[in-house]
Order: sequence, then structure tokens, then C-alpha cells
Amino acid sequence: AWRKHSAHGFENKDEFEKEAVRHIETTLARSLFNCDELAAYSGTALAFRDRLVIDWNRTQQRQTFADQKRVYYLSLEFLMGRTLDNAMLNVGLKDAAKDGLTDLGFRIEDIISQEHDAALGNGGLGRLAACFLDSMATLNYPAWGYGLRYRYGIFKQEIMDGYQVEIPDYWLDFNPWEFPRHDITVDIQFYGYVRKYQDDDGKSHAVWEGGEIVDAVAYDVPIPGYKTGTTNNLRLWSSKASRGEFDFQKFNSGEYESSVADQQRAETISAVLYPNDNLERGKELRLKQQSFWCSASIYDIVRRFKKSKRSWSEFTDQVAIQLNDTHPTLAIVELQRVLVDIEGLDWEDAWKIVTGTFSYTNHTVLPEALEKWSVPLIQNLLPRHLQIIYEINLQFLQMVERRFPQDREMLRRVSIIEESQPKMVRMAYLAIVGSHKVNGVAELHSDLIKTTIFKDFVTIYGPDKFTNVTNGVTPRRWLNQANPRLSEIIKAKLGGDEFLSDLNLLNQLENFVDDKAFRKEWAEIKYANKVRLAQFIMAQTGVSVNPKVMFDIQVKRIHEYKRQQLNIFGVIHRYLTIKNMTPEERKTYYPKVSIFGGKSAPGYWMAKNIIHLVNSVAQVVNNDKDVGNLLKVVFIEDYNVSKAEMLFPAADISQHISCAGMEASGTSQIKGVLNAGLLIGTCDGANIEVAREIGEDNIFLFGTLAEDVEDLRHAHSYSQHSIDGDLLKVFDAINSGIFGDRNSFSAIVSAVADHGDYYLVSDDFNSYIKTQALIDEAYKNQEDWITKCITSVARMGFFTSDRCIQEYAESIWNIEPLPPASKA
Ligand code: 26Q
Repeated sequence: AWRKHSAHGFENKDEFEKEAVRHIETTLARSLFNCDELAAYSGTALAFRDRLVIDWNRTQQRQTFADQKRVYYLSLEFLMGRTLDNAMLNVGLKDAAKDGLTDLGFRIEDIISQEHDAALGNGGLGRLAACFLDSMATLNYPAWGYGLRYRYGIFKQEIMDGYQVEIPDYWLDFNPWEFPRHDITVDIQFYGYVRKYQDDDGKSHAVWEGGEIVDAVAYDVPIPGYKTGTTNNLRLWSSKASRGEFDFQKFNSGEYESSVADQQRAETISAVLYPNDNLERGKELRLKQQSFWCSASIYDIVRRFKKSKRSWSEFTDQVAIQLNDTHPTLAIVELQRVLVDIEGLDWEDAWKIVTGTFSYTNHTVLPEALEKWSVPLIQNLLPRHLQIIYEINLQFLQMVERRFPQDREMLRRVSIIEESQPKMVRMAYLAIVGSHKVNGVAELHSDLIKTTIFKDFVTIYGPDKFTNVTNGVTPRRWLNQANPRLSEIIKAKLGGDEFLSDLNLLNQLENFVDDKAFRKEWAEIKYANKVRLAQFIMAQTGVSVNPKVMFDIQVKRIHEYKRQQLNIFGVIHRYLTIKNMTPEERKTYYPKVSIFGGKSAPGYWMAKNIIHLVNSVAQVVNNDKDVGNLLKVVFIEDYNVSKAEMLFPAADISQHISCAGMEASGTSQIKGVLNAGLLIGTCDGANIEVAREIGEDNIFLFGTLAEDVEDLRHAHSYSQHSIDGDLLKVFDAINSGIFGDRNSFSAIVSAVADHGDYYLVSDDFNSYIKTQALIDEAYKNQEDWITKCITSVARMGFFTSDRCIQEYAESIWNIEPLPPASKA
């Protein structure tokens, strides 16, 4: 009912076929006689794209006309994954496409899997941004995303001889989901100098002159909501040599090569996504990316505001800007610069607008992940911005001094400028000072930032500036799309698919926990998903796994704090246990498949070692005749969003075993439970809230508590660090060389045994192993296991990203939904 139009609209199977074929023959200029799966994908995508575009144009018109407050979500990462299936769900004609494709001789699943993932992100933070876009559109919020259009997304991972190798991810060959807007191009300035002068009234002004200009060209991506006509916009900026700058003089005078080289230098800015997660590295190109994207986005937002002809005092009634981590912090400085230097506002008036506009989400407490930029670097690239940062800092420190006289230590601690050699700008502090709200992403994390890294700022601003919004995921992708059959039986039981937009409705599933037929189907679906994964594993790795045994997965970026090393030590322990058994004992032992996946940052040597160890252990275990089907170890190459959609539905159990206090939230535990798997986890991040929601009986928690971490670390360095006997046996096995060259893995062992065990692997090993034994035993009782799974899914309503967006909208952005007329 929300959609009544038909310009290029198809409404049924036959019309779909006509549209898809028309696109294949005309838009793509291909003959139907050699229509392969890729061409069929392209035709299908273009047919659905036409449908999206209609809603998109209407939504944008409606939002412009309504002229109410919008939110802008600034993120350097949007880890979107594939789009077609999601577009089909939201347009609502998937069945028509399915039947039409069958007529043309294709299976819809094969067509969907032709699409290349849009992988413009590293991991959790980027995927969160993608889930938030989905929820903002679904809830009819007037919202835009702003990001960078990287030519290369996160690298593709290949495993060669057990080692990670990075392959460039050139993904733009055919991307029907983006629309270039060559008419929306913004000049972006770098380098140069600042000239100061006084006008006739004696007022002083700053002018940023000289340097170089690069163009930012907008590419727009439609973001459809579920069961609504709202289709929001994601605007990605691409860098290009400036039209003004392209040196025709050079070009004509025979310096063709160097003029093209200039062009390439400009295009480098948006060329590649930085592949580090939770590690900051101060490279000039990264700073250039940040400032390029912030300037273009602020220019665009201000231009849109100015078209409404309102007074500046109304800016915060029209605009909210959310900063996804500190990566867009320069937007604060840029808005202040535009308001003061270009629009001529007084500093104080401008600053009130700025702080009323911005809010900042923190995603980490890891000190090595907190962004800092060197003052000389900013001075050179952004001379005016540096002056503004100093002025912001001065005003802030004066305010602090008035409130806390005589506390010089406090001033030193909270200064936005770190007095090091060279001086550094602390981006998180700048983001806090320039925002009206700061949030963490899970309760524990939001509490921790208030008592540790941002403690002084709570003293200064009071506790109300700091808040929590626990992360969530979109059930459209992470339940319906990833697990269509599970979604289907839930729909049947609940009498409709309203749960996909109101996830709390899942709680009605508890009424069916004893329903025999339902339980049977539930188990069959898990089994079918495991069969599919087993086939994939066979095709990709040649390893045969039995879908009847427990599938245990840990898939996420590889990082020491996430402790994949604890997992693989546990696997080795299990292997040694099996090896020490008699054939009789083996017959009654618990069989299991242990699945790993994830990328390491290319320069993160220890994480790469961990990948190598996992693959080396897999090689030995999978080929050991004594072990047979009791244990298989699999490393899934190139873990990404579309593989996640296959993996979580096939998991009996997933691992979220970070060192307590270090995983801000995590979101994959949510994906695990929502897809009818149980969790083993530490008391960290959102695990704690998952346990609270689903009940402690339905989750396997173990290990050190965050509050004890500091003391334990301290103990490691003083008393003799005593290591669990079982773990020592694991180390002996590694050191004996049975998994290959012992030297390759000595660093992994030493980090625990000799270098302070910062991540508390030895402290948690014993309880980890014991908990794994509990899981083995629990899995034997399939009836209880299924009860736990159904109960858990029923209680996961809280973890929809729709709830997150509602919280942000109400308590941070202060915005209202704008539903399409027919829904109002
Ligand atoms: C910073 C500076 C220079 C280069 C790269 C970076 C950089 C890039 C990506 C720093 C951090 C990231 C990504 C961080 C991230 O994904 N954090 C995760 O965010 C999730 C969503 O809130 C949480 O669930 C995870 O706990 C958190 O680790």
C-alpha cells in the first residue's frame, strides 16, 4: 500500500522478466543467448534498482519539502556486503524475481551470490554503520550517511602455505547501486598558509590561501527501509584532480606525463581503505582522507541548510551530526572554520552551534587505538585548522581553570594538545569538547570510559554528557536474509513477519518451546545450514566435516585482545587429549569441528602468526588418523559479510572470548544467538547484556572479570607467573615442532609465558577448558540444547539496531521520523 507507482515498475513475474531482459539487452548491450549468471545478476539488479530509485526520489523530495531536522552519520567505514537480496526484501518482489529467474533457467541463490561484497570497512565499526543505515531508513528517520568511495575496499585474504596474503579488492567494475553526481563537486583545499588582517571595524579575520585544490565528487547510494517507502541516501565522496587545477599549460606544453601524474596523486586520496582495526597509525594520507571527507560533507550539509534560508541560530534545529569514532573529528573544526571564517559568525555563537550539532561515539578503550595526530603534520596540511584547534583548546582550558583553579595536573591531563615531542592532537578529547553527547557501545564499555580514559571529562562536564547505546544488528539481514528458513518458521508461528520490524515480538516464540513439530523443524534447519557450510568447506579447503557434529566458530578480525590464541590453545589441548586416549575411549569422546575466520591487519605481525598457527594446527589435526572425525580444524579464507551470513546460521556455538574490558561491545555474539547458536564468552562488552537478556542458563560465561584485570597483570610482573599445567603441555607440543617450525610460533607462546601475558590467556585457560567440557556435555543432550536455542532467540529482541537508532534519535539527535504520506 505504501507504493503506488509504476514507471519502470514491475509488479509480477512476467513484468520482472521483461524488465530484466530489457536491461540485459539494452542497458548492458548483451545478447540473451549468452546470458550467464553474472549477466542475469546484472539484469536483476538493474530491474530492482529502478524500483528503488522511484522511492528514493520521493523520499528526498519529501525530506526537502518537510524541512525538519536531519541526522548525518559520518563514518569512514560502511561495511555493506551485498545489496540485491536486501533490495528484493525491501521492494517486496523477491518471489516474482525468483520465479522469473527460474523461467530464465537460473536459481535465485546463484544469482544473488554473483554480487561482489561492498567491503568499505574493516569489521565491527563499519558493519555497525551499515546496520544503522538500514534501521534509520526502516524507522523513517530523515538521515544521510557520509563516507568515502574507496576504489579498493578491505583486501581479499588468501591463505598460502598457511600464511595470510593480501590481494587488492577492486570492486567497482560493475556497481549498479551507486549514482555518480558529477554536478555535486566540492573544492577541497590542502597545505598553503593563513593570512590575517583587520577589517575597517578593527575585527580580525583569517584567510586560508595557497596550497592545492582537490575535487570531491559525490556518489550516491540508495538505502531502502523495510516495509516503508523511505529510501535514504548514503553519499560517498571520490577524489579527483581539480577542474581548475588540471594543468592545461603543462598538458599542452608536452608535460603530459606529469600532468597525468598530478591527477593520479589527487585520486590517491580515496583510493584505499586503511586495513587497520583498533590501531591508529599517523600516516599523512589517512589525515588527508579524513579532512577531504569532513570538508566535503560539512560543505554539503551547510549548503543544504543555507538553501532553507533560516538563521544560523536555527542550525541545531535542522542538523545533527554523529561521529562514528574519532575518524571524523575534523568535521568539528571544519564547521567552526566555515561559520567563523566564511560565514562571519562570532566565535562564541559559532561554537554554540558546533557543540549543539555534534555527538561522538567511542568504540574503544585500547590506548593504541586512540587517535592522535602530530601537530607538525596538521600544521603543514591544514594550517588554519590547527589554529582553530589551539583556540578551542585555549577556551576549554580557561573554562577548566575557572572551575578547578590551582589544578595544573588536571590541565595537563585534559589538554587537547599532548605536550610530547612532537606535540600531538588528542582526537578523542577534541571530539568530547566539540560534542554535546558522548556514548559508548555497551554498558560495561560506557561505564569504563567514564571511569578510565575520560574520567576527567566526567568531572568537568558532569555525568550527563556521557551515555550508553548498546549495539545491535539489523534483523532484516542477520535473521531474514542470512537464515531464510528460520525466519520462515518464526513467521509461521508468530502469524506474520512483523517481528522483522519489531524484534521484541520474538518473545512469543517461548510459547512454542515445547511444540514438538516446531522443535523438529528448528533442528532440521540448523542441520541444513550446517550441510551447506560443510559443502562450502569441502569445496574451499578439501576438508571433509561431518554436519552431525558440533560446529564451533570464531569469526572476527584477528587481534590479540580477541584471543584467537586462547581458542587455538584449547584446540591443541583437545587434540592432545584425543591422542592420549585408547581407541575405546575415543569412541565415546565428543566430536567437534572448530572453525576460524578473520583478517589480520597487514602489518600486525603477531596476528599473522596466529593465523599461521591455526592453519598449521589444522594441517596436522585433519590428517591425523588417530583423530579421524573427532576433531577437524578449519580456517575460512577471506571472512567477510556474505560469509558471515552463511557461517552464523551454521554455528552450534560461537566464541566471544576477549580479555575482559577490552572488547567495547562486539556484535557478532548477537548474530550468533539470533541464528540459533549458543555462546561461549567472557564477561565483556555486550556479552554481559546478552546474558542478562537470555538468562545465565543459556550462555557459557567464563573467565576473569574486568575489575580484576589490572591486579592480575600486576601479579604477572611481580610474583613468578605460574602457568596452568594443561597450558604448559600445549606449549610443549608447540615447542616440540609437531605443528611445524617451532620458531615460527615462539612469539605466540612467549607473549604468554615470558612477556607478562597482557591478555590474561594463562589466567583464563583453565576455566576456558572447563567451560568447553561443559559445552561438550550439554551438546549431548540435544533436547535441552534446542530448548536453550529457542529460548535465547525469543529473548534477543533488545539487540535489534532499530532499538539503537530509536535511542540515538530520542536522547542524542532529537529528531522525529518522517513517514511517507500513505503511512502517516
Ligand atoms: C584509526 C586510525 C588510522 C587507521 C585506522 C584506524 C581505525 C580503523 C578502524 C581504528 C579503528 C577501527 C575500527 C574499530 C572497530 O571496529 N571497533 C569495534 O566497533 C564495534 C562497533 O561498535 C564494537 O562492537 C567492537 O567492540 C569494536 O572493537
